[in-house]
Amino acid sequence: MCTAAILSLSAPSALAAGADSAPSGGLPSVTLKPVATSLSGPVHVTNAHDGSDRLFIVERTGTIRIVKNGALLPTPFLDIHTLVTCCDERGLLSVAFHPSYAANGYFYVYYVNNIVSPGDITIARYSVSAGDPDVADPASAEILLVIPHPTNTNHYGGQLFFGPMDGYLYAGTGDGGSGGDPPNNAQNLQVMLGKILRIDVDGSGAVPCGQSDPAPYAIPASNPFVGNPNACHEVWAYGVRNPFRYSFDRATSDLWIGDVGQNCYEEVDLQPAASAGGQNYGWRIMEGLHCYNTGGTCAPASCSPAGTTLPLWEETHANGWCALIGGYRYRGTMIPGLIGAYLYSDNCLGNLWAATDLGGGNWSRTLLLATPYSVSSFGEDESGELYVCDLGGGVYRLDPTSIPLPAVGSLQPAAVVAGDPGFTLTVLGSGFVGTTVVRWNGADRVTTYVSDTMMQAQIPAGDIAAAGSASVAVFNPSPGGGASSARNLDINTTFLDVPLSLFAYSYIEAVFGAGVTAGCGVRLYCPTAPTTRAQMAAFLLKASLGAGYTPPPCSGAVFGDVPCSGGTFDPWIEDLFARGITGGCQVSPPLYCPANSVTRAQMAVLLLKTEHGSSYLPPVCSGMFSDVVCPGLFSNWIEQLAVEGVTAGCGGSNYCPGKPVTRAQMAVFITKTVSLPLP
Ligand SMILES: [Ca+2]
Repeated sequence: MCTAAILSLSAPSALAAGADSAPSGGLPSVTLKPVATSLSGPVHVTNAHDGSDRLFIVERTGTIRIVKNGALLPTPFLDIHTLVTCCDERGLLSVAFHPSYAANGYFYVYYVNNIVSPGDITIARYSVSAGDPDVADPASAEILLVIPHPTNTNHYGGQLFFGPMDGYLYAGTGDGGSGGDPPNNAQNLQVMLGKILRIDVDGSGAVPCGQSDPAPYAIPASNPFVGNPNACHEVWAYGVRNPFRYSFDRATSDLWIGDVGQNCYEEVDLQPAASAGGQNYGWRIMEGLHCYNTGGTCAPASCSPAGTTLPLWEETHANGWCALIGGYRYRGTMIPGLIGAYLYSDNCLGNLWAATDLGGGNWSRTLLLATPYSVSSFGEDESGELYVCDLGGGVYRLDPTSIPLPAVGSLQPAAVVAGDPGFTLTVLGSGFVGTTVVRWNGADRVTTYVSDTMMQAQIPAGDIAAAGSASVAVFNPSPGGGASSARNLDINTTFLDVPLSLFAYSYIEAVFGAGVTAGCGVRLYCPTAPTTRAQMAAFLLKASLGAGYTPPPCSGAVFGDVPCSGGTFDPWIEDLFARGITGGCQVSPPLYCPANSVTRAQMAVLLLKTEHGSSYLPPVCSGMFSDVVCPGLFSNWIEQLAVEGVTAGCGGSNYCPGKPVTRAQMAVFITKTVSLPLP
């Protein structure tokens, strides 16, 4: 009937997936590094918080092994296999070290004993030996509590954990087994099955619930059912089916319970650190978020869930889940991108899942890593790094995979204007991981992972207060990782396409400042675009007559291709003609060719006539430029422009008379010709 038998020995159905690809959701890519192999059914791993950095691994057959300085010690820390009934769901199931273990040497074990059949739950205290910190004293046993678990061989619970705030020992018991909890133990406060129990191991004299002899523990006075004659006073919370693995968050002290479901739903329960206990987690009224169908099917059922505490979420057997293995919120340092995520698994599927807090009680669950293992437990070392037990014989540490060295391909935007508000910078490149950060002039900026080829960073206004350029790089943490090559982002004065490094920068600022041009579009100057003859007409007149100058109305009768039918530059073209500065590009019929680019040769004539008047004639040429025929149509003008210091040619003793004048070059020519002030 019970198909959710946790810790079955059946082969897991999951296949190992590559650990090299990052999981979705911005979580980092992780891998499992073996720390011990050839173990006998490891079901628990923990530490003694005594500063020794040792790992203690529980083998369900009845031994506790130590991994010390990276090596599995051959001699068990404790061997009580002669006291233990094993296996399937039975065996030595966990160990917890006293909060003052370093001083008193006490530790506590939870096992299924072989005194009766099929085995009762036993919680016992042991001591480390006097002479060897790696070996316990098997003769030191003191039984704290035996909880009858008759009839069935399943649902033993098995987790011991000391509360980080209260120092009390918590024990999670199963509901007594079979399927569907036939005696309704979990809802019965008068039995200790199907409960989270809490006892004070530093006190003594409590009479265990339903028993007659005092035991070496005390009932904490703040336990929720103290004083209730119809409840076991050991009960801290109830309504759990098989809370095989739970943990306290070392950062918040919240209690996270993985409760194994019946035939349909697995669940994760959260008890906040501030809780006074007493929660009813629902079983067998509820299975997960659903009313439990006592018929054993997943068909909808009705019930009265009032007073029960629902899980944070459930996992369904429809997706292959069979026995949820509760884990931990990651609080280590090796995988920064995983900090705060709750890790858990399933004994049949072997997948490692990470749940991240979305706020408001909502959690986003992401498949972190598929493993081939029969996951039986998680555990923490002293530093908070996480370990995974494989019932097949291994214990593994969760490690980051080697992180790639990232590269920056491009930035969006590629430039900004100084004094603008803060903005979102999109970085395109490769090798980005969830923990990648964008660095602006070497300083980390708030970064959001979008994909392995895209990051976004928030750049505050203070970063772009002054014009110049910023060095943008991305950084991945170790192992691997490192900083990418940097790419510059221009912080410009006026135009997004005119960086301070552009040769014509100050001249473009000069023509802009003098009102000669406002640019080619919103915050753009188009420095590499050719200057058209139409634009040139306005530039020349504004530069020489002032930004406030307005040309007279145009007639349309001057040039065949300047119709004066609304063209912005038409009045300027006719004005330029009227002033004798241009005769157009063709005499008969008269044309101006407004869309043509101004050539460097034409520029020489236009500039000098604008400067000196329409009747000006330059001196006779001397053959200054090797590509300008002297005497020739333009040679006198070109050489005079050079003589006046406006141009030195286009390089290599050439002038390039036929080349178009770019808008950047035009700014230089005009500024020098009419002596506009430079910024
Ligand atoms: Ca529940």
